[in-house]
Amino acid sequence: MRASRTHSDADLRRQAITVLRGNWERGHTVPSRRLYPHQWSWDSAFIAIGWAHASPGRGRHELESLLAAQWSDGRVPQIVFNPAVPRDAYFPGPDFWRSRDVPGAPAMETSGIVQPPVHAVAALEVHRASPALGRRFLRRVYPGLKAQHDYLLRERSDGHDLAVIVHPWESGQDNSPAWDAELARVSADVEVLAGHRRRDLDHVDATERPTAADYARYVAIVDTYREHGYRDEPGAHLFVAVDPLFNALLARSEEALAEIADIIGKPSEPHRERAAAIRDALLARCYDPAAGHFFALDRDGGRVPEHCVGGLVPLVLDLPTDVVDALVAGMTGPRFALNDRVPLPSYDLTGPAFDATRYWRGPAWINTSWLVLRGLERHGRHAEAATLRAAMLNAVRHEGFREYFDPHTGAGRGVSDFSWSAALALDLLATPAPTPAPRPLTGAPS
Ligand code: 9WN
Repeated sequence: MRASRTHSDADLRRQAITVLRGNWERGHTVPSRRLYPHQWSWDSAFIAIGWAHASPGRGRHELESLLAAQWSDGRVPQIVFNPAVPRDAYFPGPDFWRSRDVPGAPAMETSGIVQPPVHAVAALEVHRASPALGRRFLRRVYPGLKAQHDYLLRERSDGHDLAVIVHPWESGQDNSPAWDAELARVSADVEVLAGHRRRDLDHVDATERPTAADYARYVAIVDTYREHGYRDEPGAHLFVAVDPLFNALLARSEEALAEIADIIGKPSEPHRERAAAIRDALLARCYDPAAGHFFALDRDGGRVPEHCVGGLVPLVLDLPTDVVDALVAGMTGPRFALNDRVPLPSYDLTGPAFDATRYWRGPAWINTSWLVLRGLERHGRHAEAATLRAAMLNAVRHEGFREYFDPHTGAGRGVSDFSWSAALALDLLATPAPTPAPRPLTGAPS
């Protein structure tokens, strides 16, 4: 890390707001002007949490513009395409997804898959930042947020209270080693990429991005889903997996929906029950007590024995103390090596598929560390939370609001001026670190 570019908290706050303003695009914020020039689903949730501290009105717009692109079945799309941006600026673009051909898709063009549902959490945070504006915002977004969860629990049920993902992109952790085995079952020749141009490689080094073989499979999975009109019916899915991060956020968002329902006078108990059922299923199916970690499941319900940062994210939920202790032990041990310089790696530093450079196979991302941090706080693990907070702020202070960071050196990687890195830094700066519980002074006079 370069030590020369250190900034005070006030400087950092100003710079984070400058990044968000620069990426604001009438009603939504692009994750990156260059690499991601449209609206992305879970990015918008994290970005709204940042806007809550700088411009709550924009935070509300961010979430409402996303929900305006909701499909009639309730799915909130991974990408909402901006019609003002050239159609081939991002691959796969609107001509690949062809949402307009699908009954029930919105007027604006979107992709046909989803991303982790953290939006109800964001809506509650935006509301809390400006409660004086009353409950109108929550009343407006509640039906869409409820329909989003209903879709996942109805159409994507694994039959055991968890929701499946049907594309690695739906996890938000696209090329995580957790998906390797399931992805290997998809037969796709790189020839399927022949008619397409990957625009990501115009902006970021190929060593940081998913491989051509991965992209061929990503395309093949969508081709089949699209042929089925994006209906979740037999034969539509070449890829099926259960992601602990996705489900932990669904449960956490159900808790947030319960709070929203209370505020606007709707029944909240069904949301609390759903949150508890998902949490219990995560514990029963994804948690391995011997490993002290939550694992992804393959399509047959088998645990995928790869330690990924998403397996720490269930900390955002109420968990038994022994589970919390085991997760914290795993986080501070050699696999995730919690420290105050670099945020948590996306994947086991000692794992067979570890790659310090390639995207979700090692690099440290701000959003996953932010989720784990909120989990540590929920469980009163203030010392570890303070360490993780210091690491996140250290990374952005020295390297800027990069997309991800080398998990060993902290060197910035991916694009610069990445929106959720700025937004979540703003959230950290707005919420001071809690004072650690007093500890006895060794050797102090009695
Ligand atoms: C595909 C926008 C998105 C994030 C994902 C991240 C990356 C896209 C890509 O960028 O994915 O959705 O082209 O690689 O993996 O988490 O939402 O920032």
